[in-house]
Amino acid sequence: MLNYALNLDTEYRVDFVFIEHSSDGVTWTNAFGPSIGLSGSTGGWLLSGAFGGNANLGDLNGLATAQVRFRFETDLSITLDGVHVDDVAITVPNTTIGAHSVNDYVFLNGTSMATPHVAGVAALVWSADPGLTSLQLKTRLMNNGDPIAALVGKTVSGKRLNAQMAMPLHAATALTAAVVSFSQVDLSWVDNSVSETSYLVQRDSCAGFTTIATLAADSSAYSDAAAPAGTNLVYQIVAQARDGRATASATTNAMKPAAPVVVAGGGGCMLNPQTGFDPMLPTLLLIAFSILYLRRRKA
Ligand SMILES: [Ca+2]
Repeated sequence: MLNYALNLDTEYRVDFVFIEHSSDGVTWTNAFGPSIGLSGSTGGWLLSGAFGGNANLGDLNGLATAQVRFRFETDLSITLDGVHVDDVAITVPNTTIGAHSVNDYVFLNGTSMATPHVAGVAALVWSADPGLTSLQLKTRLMNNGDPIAALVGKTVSGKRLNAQMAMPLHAATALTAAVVSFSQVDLSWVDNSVSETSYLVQRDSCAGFTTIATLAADSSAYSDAAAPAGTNLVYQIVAQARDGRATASATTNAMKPAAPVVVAGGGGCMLNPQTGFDPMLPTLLLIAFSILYLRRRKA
């Protein structure tokens, strides 16, 4: 689409401005149709899309390069103010919704514009969480928005609507605890929510669950390097939402083995017949001789 503004003052139906486009700069095509040009006066006004509106450049869709020109044609018989061109812009409609152009959309504000957005998110959340009452749904939307300082005192919540944070909170599933060593247990799980703000890793080592780590949204693994050894360990993962909702996964168990005993300074001794002098041998010989001597005295 070619947008432009014209201040036109030409001899009516004799001197014309033609708006033309070309893919090669050689062959030009009239944007309004064969021989259709702009002629006459705008009364001294610079008008956007004067006479016939903005020019459709749909013929240029998909081309890597293209050219657009304003061509003035006159018979040189009468001299007037001529043509002033301003605000020239080429805009590309969103081709994914091909039937529409950028000119089909405008910016508006106010509660009448906010209402359809809120209604749309309400429908989205309700479709995902159909058990909510209308009041619960309203509370869900109100409590999960983004706090915006500029909205404080202007809206009831002081927040901006946030569809993602209002969606249902699903518990993590498939929690596993793999004992990697006497000093580490590796946890992994499946992240099922879009609305969690954090995950709590909780461990019960015979004294109730305590939180051992707080992880970012979308986390799905954690290594526990501080669990007591030789104790039955129970783990669970708790998803937390912005408005205080929380839901825990199923639990899983692990038994971390005790650490190997390391004794300092050796300890104990042993006889090794393959090495040097053994102090036990003369002792045994002395005992043997003593027994023989005693036996001879008795005899
Ligand atoms: Ca997630």
